[in-house]
Amino acid sequence: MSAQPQPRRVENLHTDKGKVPVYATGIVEQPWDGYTTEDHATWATLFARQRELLVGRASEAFLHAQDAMGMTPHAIPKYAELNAVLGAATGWQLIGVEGLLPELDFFDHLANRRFPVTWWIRKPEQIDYIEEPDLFHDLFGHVPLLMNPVFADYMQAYGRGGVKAHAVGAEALQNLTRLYWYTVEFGLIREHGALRIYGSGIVSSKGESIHALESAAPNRIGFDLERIMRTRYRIDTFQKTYFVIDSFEQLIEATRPDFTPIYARLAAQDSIPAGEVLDGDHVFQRGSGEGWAGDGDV
Ligand code: HBI
Ligand code: FE
Repeated sequence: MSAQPQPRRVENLHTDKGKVPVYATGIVEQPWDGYTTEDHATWATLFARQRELLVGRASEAFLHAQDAMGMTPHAIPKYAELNAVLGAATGWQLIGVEGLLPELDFFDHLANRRFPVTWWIRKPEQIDYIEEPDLFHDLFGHVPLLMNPVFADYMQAYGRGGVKAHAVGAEALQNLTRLYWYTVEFGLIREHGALRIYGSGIVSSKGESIHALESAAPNRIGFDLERIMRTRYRIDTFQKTYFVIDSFEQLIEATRPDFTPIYARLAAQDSIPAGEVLDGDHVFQRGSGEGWAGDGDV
């Protein structure tokens, strides 16, 4: 099996921001010619399996956007080709990265409509689960909804909010990370009266695509910004609670106000355990809690 393609690192790429060149680190060119047939086969298997699972489970906005981008199982998409379509639709661009970025770098990219996509794809033995985000999680899971103008605006607003929160401090960052987690990564949306998936962490996972909508174990609760920003979450298991939005407009409206007073209010309140249901919650399902791990909420 040939060695993993070694991407050419694009060091010191200038990105002008207010005339002060900002060096973006960790950006790599997608080594598309270096992908092996095994890499393309992994993409094909994951793509076909998820698309079959997601009919009737994923939001129509997600499925339509993925089709509009021209994503198919036949080969790992070329970022440059997707950028032509995405740029025309909402001004977003994909950049190749090694993997998870320091938070401020990540936020700065989002604030400038650049979405970082990991350049490598998981190995066949990792087909059902991989700890960190690989190309499939990012490209199949996160990128399609950047075609949706309202969601695209939300993602940029999130990035701008992240840059500000980084200056406010660790607690504000934690509040904001929870918002990302329960919307962008693990969010559900009501569509034609039914619950559908739009969160990337769910759509890119075979098990969670089923669990999030059909299991009796998790809570499913209506979106409430400050309630979400107080709620701890799970890294290593399915979520104990999924939050449901009515529309992407609801997300962008929720992030319009300045968060400074919100951070101040939240600082005076306790965090909420991942599996708890509060009296004021709009409860779609109160979970049975079956199979929940006792500790490990972050
Ligand atoms: N970096 N490449 C990459 N992709 C992410 O999704 C990502 C990240 N760094 C930080 C991060 N996500 C989370 O902490 C967000 O909640 C900010
Ligand atoms: Fe992600």
